[in-house]
Formats: sequence, structure tokens, C-alpha cells
Amino acid sequence: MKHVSARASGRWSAGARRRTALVSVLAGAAAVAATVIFAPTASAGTTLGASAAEKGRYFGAAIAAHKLSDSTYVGILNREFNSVTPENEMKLDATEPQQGVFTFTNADRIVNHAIANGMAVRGHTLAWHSQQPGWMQNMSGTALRQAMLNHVTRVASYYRGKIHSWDVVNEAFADGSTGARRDSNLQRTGDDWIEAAFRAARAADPGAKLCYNDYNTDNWTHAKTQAVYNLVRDFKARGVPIDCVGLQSHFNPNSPYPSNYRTTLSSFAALGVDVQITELDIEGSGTTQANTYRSVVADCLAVARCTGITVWGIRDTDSWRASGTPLLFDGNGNKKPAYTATLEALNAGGTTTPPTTPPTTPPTTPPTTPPTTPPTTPPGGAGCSASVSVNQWTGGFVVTVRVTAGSGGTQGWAVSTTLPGGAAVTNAWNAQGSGTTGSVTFRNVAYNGQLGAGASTEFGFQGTGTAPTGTPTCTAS
Ligand code: 9MR
Repeated sequence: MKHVSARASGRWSAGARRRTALVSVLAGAAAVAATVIFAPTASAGTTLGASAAEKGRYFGAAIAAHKLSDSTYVGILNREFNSVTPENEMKLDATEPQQGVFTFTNADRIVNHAIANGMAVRGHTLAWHSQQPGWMQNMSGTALRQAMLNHVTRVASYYRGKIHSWDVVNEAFADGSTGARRDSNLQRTGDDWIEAAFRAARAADPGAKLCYNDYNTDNWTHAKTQAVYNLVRDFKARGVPIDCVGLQSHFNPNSPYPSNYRTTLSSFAALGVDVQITELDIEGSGTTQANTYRSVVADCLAVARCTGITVWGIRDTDSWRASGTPLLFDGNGNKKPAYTATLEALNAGGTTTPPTTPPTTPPTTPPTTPPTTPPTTPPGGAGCSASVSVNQWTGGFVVTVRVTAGSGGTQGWAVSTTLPGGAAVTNAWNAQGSGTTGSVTFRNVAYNGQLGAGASTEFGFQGTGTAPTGTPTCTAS
């Protein structure tokens, strides 16, 4: 029962935004869960990704394409992480070095590695004052606005179906006590440049979560935090498409982890957006550093819509602030005390609360089929059952599948469904898919095959065309 409850609260998937009805089901399960006392589960994960997945979350790292030939680096990446963010490869200068000429070679290396290994991809970033190519730095006014929107559209369209979350706009607010927008060529095109970018991103990839991402927005009392909060509140009120807020969370003596961090996370979440910790690093060493990592993870687990954590690099030597040794692995790839604390915090039982706020941002194109097919096979027998939630828009869909083990538990599982004619799967997360058209099957990946009796886990897939209807078949092994 304890195990069931811990699992019932899990919800890490790219489709969470659209799963209103499923959220209601989970909320029902949570009402039961609230009556039991949690203990650390026997299945507590032994890697960051597995442990986060058990809590319905992802654990990611920023990675660099040119390090994918470093076997130590890739070994840690593949073992520990189930999400990646290209550290520089999707930025404007990298993807559109000349106006209208797009290069995706290095970003593709990262995306392909992620897809091949069942990892999600956070796209970073579509619109930013920094790392603009020279041609864009020199632009202004309407021409710049159009160039920016074209960039958003082209890049998000190219990766449509492959991105879990996009940092649509990065670092648009000024530091200090004013709460003002940062001055930049983009800002000078008009205050509405941010919402214009979000609308373009939604149209280009309706299946990706759209985030506003910034730094020094961790302390709830800071003017910059409040300014971002007001932006998100305004977007939600006016129906501007936004699904998530990224808190970069670069912590160091000048910008320390604030004691009100959890308040910041929960306050943003209360606006009806997911919160993602997107660039975590904590300068320091030893127990002090470890305890700060522990606090950050505990804060995220305590907030239902804090859906994932990304650290900004793998080894200390990979960090943009290498001298501050801010990461979880040392230069030789050994686990630091910070790693152990992070894993322990992820495995600590009972801190996750299930979502109570259903996603509220509708896709730009309303679903053309009812969003949710209720499970027709109740859990409880041997084997397993699968229930689905569908987000359909014109030309594409995201299906989120909850696999629930029967009375015997599972060592592994396979879920099969049949796509209608013309439909094709483009991407899957937390599962390995076989077949892209017609009859398709999704099998567990390493960390989510073993389910205790009644326990459940989620995976998802995205495709073009019309989503499958009906309840998929679940086979346990
Ligand atoms: O880690 C990135 C580093 O390799 C780049 O040189 C730098 C250039 O701007 O960007 C770093 O990543 C930044 C991220 O894109 C946005 N938030 C702050 C990160 C650290 O500077």
C-alpha cells in the first residue's frame, strides 16, 4: 500500500499539461494515499533518473555535443540522467548563424543521443538577448521582431515532437530592485515580444511545454522574482500560452540558496504552471554543499508541480564555473557527497504530493477528440493494465499512458496499440517504442520495468496524424 501510494503520485511526462482528467484520477488516488504513513520504499532508486522517475519527475543534465565522445562523461550521463539540455547547441548563434540559414548538426547529436537512450530533451533557448548571431545583434524594430519570430517558428518546428519543454524566452528581466525588463534589442521591439514568442512556439510545437526561464528568481522577496511572477500571472489571465517557469538556480556566495525557495516554487506552481529547476549548480564542497543540494531536492519534491531538476553540467570540470566545483561529480567522474545527498533526498519517502491544480493552458488548437479515455481494465488482476490520456490537435497528438501492475507486480511490461491510417509515432519518453505506424509497442526502459503489486508508472509518446483510440493492451513479464 505504501508503495502504491508513492507511485500513484508520480506524473513525469511531457503530456502532463493536457491530462486534466487523469489528474482527477490521480487526485483520487492521492486522497487514499494521504491516509498512509510513508516509509522509504524497497524499490528506492539507485540512480538520479530512476529515483526522480519514482517520484514522477525527471533528473537532467546540461550536456555538450563535443563531449559525447568522452566515455566517462557518456557513462555517467546514460547511467544517471533521464533528461538533457543542450548547454549551447540550440542557442540562436548556433542554430541560425546566418539569417535564414539553420544548422542543427550539434543539437541533433544531443537530441539523437537522448532519443536513443529514452531521455527527454529540454530545448534551450529560442529567444534571448545573449548569444545572438552577429546579424541579429545589429537588427532592431519590426525587422528584428520578424526575424525573432521566424527563428522561434523554424527551430521549434524542426524539433516538433522531440522536445519535452522549451525555454522559449530566457533572462528577459533586469537584476536589481526595479523589477523592470532587461534592456535589449528584443525588448526595444516592444513589451509584447515575450508573448509573441510564446504564441509562435505554441503554434510550431503544440506538444512541448513552454517555459519562461531566468536566474536570480529563487528568492521570493526579490523584485526580479516578483516581476516574473507577475508576467506569468498576466499570461495565465490573458490566455497567453505558458506551461512552466524555469528557475535556473545558480547558487554561490553572491546568490545563495534562499530559505524561502520552497515558497517561490509553490507560489509559481499556484499560478497553474509547472516549475522546473533548470540550471542547478551550487558552489562549494563537502557537507555544506551536499546539504544545500539536499534542501533543493526536498523543496522540489514538496511542491507537486515542481516536475524536474536539471543540473548545469555533469562533472565539476564540465561546469561554466569549474573553479566553484558546483556539480555532483568530481573531475574524475566520482560521486561527490553532493551526489549522495541528492540521491538520498530523491529517495526520501513521503514528500511528494500529487497535483491538485489541473493544467489550465489549452492548446492553441482545441482537441478534436475527447481528451481522456478512462481505463477499461481495472488494476487488480495479474498482469498489468494501461490507461491513456490524449491531447489531439490538428495534425498531431500526445498520448500519456499510465501502466499499473496487477496483483503479481511486473518485472517488465509492454503496451501495444494500433495507430489509425496516416498516423506515425515521432517520439517516446520513459519507454522504448517499436514500430512507428500501424501496430506499435512500447516496452519499459531500465528504470521503470519493475512495479510492485498495484504500483504504476507513466510513459508517453507523440505523433503526427490522429491519435489511437481505445485502451491499449498491457502485457506483463
Ligand atoms: O554554460 C554556458 C556556457 O558554456 C556559455 O559559454 C554561456 C554563454 O552565455 O552560457 C552558459 O549557459 C548559460 C545559460 O545558457 C543561461 N543561463 C546561464 C548559464 C550560465 O552562464
